Amino acid sequence: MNDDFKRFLATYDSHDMSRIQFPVELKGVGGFISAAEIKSGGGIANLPPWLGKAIALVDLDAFFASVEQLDHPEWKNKPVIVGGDKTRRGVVSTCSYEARAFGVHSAMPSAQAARLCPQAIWARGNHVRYQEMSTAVMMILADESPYLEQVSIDEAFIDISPGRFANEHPIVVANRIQKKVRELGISCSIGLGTSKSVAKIASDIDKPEGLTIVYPGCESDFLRPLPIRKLSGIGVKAEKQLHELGIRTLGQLAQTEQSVLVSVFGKNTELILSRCQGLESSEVIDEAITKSVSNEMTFSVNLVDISEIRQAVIMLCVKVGRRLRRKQLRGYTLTLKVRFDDLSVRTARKTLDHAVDDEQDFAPVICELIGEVWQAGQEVRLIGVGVSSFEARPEQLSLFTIPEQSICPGIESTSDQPNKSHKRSLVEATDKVKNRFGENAVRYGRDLHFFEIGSGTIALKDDCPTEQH
Ligand code: TTP
Ligand code: MG
Ligand code: MG
Repeated sequence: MNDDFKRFLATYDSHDMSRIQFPVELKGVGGFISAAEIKSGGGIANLPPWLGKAIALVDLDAFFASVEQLDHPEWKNKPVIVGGDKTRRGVVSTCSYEARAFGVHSAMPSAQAARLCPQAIWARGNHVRYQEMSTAVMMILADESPYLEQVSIDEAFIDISPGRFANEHPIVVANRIQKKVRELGISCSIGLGTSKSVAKIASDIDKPEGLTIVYPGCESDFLRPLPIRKLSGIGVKAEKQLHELGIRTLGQLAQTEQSVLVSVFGKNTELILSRCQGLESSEVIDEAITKSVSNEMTFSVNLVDISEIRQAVIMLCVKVGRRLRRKQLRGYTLTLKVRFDDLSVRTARKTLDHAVDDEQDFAPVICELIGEVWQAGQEVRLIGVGVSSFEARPEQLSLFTIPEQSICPGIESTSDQPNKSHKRSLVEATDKVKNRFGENAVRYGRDLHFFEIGSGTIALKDDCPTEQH
């Protein structure tokens, strides 16, 4: 172990970093860092700098089963199997780590799982609830970076490259994500690397609640010994063909002539080669597929009063505006959705002649739509607000301009705001405070009431327009 490496270990933080794994040695630092060595260190500030892209793959641990254990505390630390029924045919959807110790796994026939683990608790599954938890996790990720690509109900890539959006060390961001997910009552594992394929493989190396880091420059050392099947894009069929060619590891694959691989991968040969060489350059895409940004809130006490309904609409507009600006999107179409006590839904929509991302501009218009969907006397159970039809190339926003004078920002007070640029600086200053100190750092009086009677706002998945719900 060289001196640089010893110094590095000596400055490690033992509190936050205890679950970190570095599967390969750090280039230029030397030596293999084990979890035990990290635990004996201290000092997060002295992490070696992260140079280049940082992509994390966040995957929830035993997702459906963990939600069941959260909702049934008496099932904690017990083998829980979700999906199917031990007396019927069917397959296991997933199971808790306690059940995995008995050999049970996803897609196993239920009867076999019941034989392996007779004492297991069986849950039928509650997809509405899983979706709700998934949305809550995606919101945590969206708070860290707008470059977010959800790939399944429990999994997303997030680009946390220093300087792209986030400015902290990616390991610090990844740690915070794990902490926030833990606060929801479930856990996630994260793989962090310079490409999607490396992040994906790393995320699976240490589960549950592992954080596996492949530092820039360490990609080929990390990938070389791994079996080919670990790589995204290599399934059973390709694995068999490669085995016939004598190729078993990613290191061997990376050394193989492109012409030899064309028979196996066809037009994807170059992509697969770049992946196994640790050079994949695919971006985390989100904006490309975003069709609308919308938030909604369900109330435990129905709203009946117009001023209360207006306040709720404004509060949701603030949330939507903030998300639009984070994604650097501006939209032309505004949507208001209301669900009544009898569960019927009404939607109103208005398309503007200019694209907007500032709630100070679009909240008054959405408030005007209330009269189109609601009549005095109707009890409102849910309100949703959305912005869609995005302009092709949104103007690059100068985020985080600090206003010259500090005044209390609020939608209702637009009349005493002197000019457009000043209004803009207010909203940007508020964004800045929220980025730094969290979503609750700036709350208006009107919001507090809804925090008591509302479900908490749900940010709808951005590619499903409000009206579909
Ligand atoms: P996974 O992330 O593959 O698995 P997991 O979260 O249950 O466990 P792990 O800790 O290994 O990540 O899948 C996410 C959810 O998708 C899972 O909880 C249930 C569902 N699922 C199925 O319904 N059938 C399947 O075959 C698989 C693999 C998953
Ligand atoms: Mg998972
Ligand atoms: Mg998954």
